[in-house]
Amino acid sequence: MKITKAAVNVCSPGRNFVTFKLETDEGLYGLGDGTLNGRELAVVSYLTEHVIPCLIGRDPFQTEDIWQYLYRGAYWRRGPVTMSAIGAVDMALWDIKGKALNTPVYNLLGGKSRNGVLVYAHANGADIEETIDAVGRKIGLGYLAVRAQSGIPGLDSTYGVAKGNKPYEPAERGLPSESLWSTEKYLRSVPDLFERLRKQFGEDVHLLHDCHHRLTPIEAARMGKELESHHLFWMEDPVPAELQEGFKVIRQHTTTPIATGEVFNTIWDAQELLREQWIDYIRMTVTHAGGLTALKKIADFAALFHVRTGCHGATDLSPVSMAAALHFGMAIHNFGIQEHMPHNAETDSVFPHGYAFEEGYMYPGDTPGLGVEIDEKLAATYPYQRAYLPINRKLDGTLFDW
Ligand code: CS2
Ligand code: MG
Repeated sequence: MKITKAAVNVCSPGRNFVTFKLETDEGLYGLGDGTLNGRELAVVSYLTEHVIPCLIGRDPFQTEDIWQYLYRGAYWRRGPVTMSAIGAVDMALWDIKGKALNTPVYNLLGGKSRNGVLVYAHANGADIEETIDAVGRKIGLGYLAVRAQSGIPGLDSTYGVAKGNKPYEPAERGLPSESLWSTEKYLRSVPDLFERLRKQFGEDVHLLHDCHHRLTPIEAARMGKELESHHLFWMEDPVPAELQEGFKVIRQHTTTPIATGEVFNTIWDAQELLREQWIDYIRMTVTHAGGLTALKKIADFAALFHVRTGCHGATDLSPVSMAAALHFGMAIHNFGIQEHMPHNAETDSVFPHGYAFEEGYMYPGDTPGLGVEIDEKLAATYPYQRAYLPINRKLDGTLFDW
């Protein structure tokens, strides 16, 4: 079998998605997600200008060789744009492989290791009362794990809290909006939130929280300590992770489990965190980590150090990436949990798929390949729109981490 054609589709059914499509001389095609939130067209150009011409004529079964060709062959390694482009190609190749062998992708990754993929939902509220209600609604929908983010008293808006009645969406059309930040106010409010949540819902539900890289190691250590009695499933991205050693300080002070890695793109971003056992969950996605070929190796390496996966699954990853994550989560042994933010109805109709949610778990379905399609005609009715993630400033105006 040979690759005969490749193209990139950009659409915006509520938010932007970059979808890569590979076609073969045997009439099979594969899809991959290359969406990089807020920097989508950089990946499109990388794929169109630099990658597609090199793929024509290759054997799509050579997932390993093509991965190495794109990674080593470019000379310029790593980085979110490069790795999302490689991720999109790799996903499409596995999709084709599954279709050609007439089997779902999870069978190519080791087969089923479990009955379903445990997922966590998002619950957001402007204040503690609203967040408690939101968590209750997610539990009512059948979720067994819920991430809770609440507005901070004294701050107008903050990460994870939706504006108006719409679901929280991590991108906005137009130029970046700005929010205000106070670490002091944040540190005071989070323990109260989880104390109330445990009182209300008991110990059975898994509760998670995302700090979104906003603390220093010693501040994160304090927060982890104060949350210990509320038994969080994890505290996510406590600090920015360029300095992997920063996690050592947190680890020395608290038993609250730690998750990080949604912005990582290769094993080199995490190897010290893993080797030193400073984290409990690694959150890299199939898209940003360079595809299933790379993520499988990362998960196997993490397994040596008791680290499980908790892949990023926000709405800025398309249904193609979600499907790949579910096949992956079904197959690997050290799976931990998968993030699940449901896409809007427009996105679901552009990307018809076989995966489904039921009673706390998701299932990739048994369609050969990844089990996702793209309706290109419908996609064309939702043209690309420039969008950005917000930025964040301290109360005195200093630019801070978002
Ligand atoms: C996040 C996202 O889902 C998460 O945990 O941190 O909201 C993230 O900020 C966006 O996906 C960025 O694109
Ligand atoms: Mg996060």
